[in-house]
Amino acid sequence: MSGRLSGRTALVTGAAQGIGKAIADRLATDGATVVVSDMNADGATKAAEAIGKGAFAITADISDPDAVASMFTKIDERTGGVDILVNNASIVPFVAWDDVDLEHWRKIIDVNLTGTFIVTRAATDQMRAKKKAGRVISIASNTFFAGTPNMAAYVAAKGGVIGFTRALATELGQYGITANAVTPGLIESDGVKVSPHNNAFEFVEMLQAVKGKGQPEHIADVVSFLASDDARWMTGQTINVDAGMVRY
Ligand code: NAD
Ligand code: 4PL
Repeated sequence: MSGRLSGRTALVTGAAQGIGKAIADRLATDGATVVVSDMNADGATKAAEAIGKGAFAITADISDPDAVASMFTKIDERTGGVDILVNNASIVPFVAWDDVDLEHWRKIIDVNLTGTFIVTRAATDQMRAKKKAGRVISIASNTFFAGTPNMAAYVAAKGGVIGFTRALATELGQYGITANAVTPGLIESDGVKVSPHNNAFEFVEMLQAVKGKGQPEHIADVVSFLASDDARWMTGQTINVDAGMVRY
């Protein structure tokens, strides 16, 4: 345990399971007080209990501005404010192009892109009010580079997250807040395991330079670095973490 995040409060959205849970666990091991946030109340509570080390759960849907506002009031009361935000919550759909209709498109953009904006707006306002040297780390996806099939709205939303990260870095640098994105490749998360994406591992592995099945911890380790002081001179960047499946 390095303790490199001790004294800091980290909020991880979508942390009831999968990559978010692994990130929450890693940041707690690094010494941060972790807020395990998810729309799945029961899952968030169980994940926070499993992580321990002072981690606690707050239920919030990232696309609901009122729920997000009340989450930051609770974080302020319990910790004195957030230092590190990890935008991880997303819907990970598998929808054939012929079934991508306006309703699906709006839902994915609303949660994956607009939800990221809603949480980031509130988090960075709190960081500035408390004069925190804040960190925003957003989980995008290497599907933005690969144009992966059956995910058109998702790929567009992730491109939006990368663009937003670049603009945010410019807007917030003057306050000592950095913003970076991580683009995982296919990861064997709880959600992926029970979806059609689970059938893509063989194909994806063929494209990887380093062989094996991507695990949530592979992403958590890089997020820990971005949250740490070692990454203080990086902002507006996107780090691709996919065993070399795509190069850009
Ligand atoms: P997952 O489906 O296993 O978990 C996602 C969590 O987010 C769930 O607990 C869910 O309840 C929560 N969530 C969904 N919508 C929410 C909302 N509106 N408000 C609050 N919480 C919400 O997903 P995962 O595979 O662990 O993915 C996590 C992140 O990593 C996502 O941003 C995803 O796009 C990204 N990603 C995943 C992969 C992969 O292959 N698994 C690859 C690249 C990027
Ligand atoms: C390569 O982000 O990056 C499937 C499902 N395959 O969600 C992803 C790859 C998926 C990905 C993703």
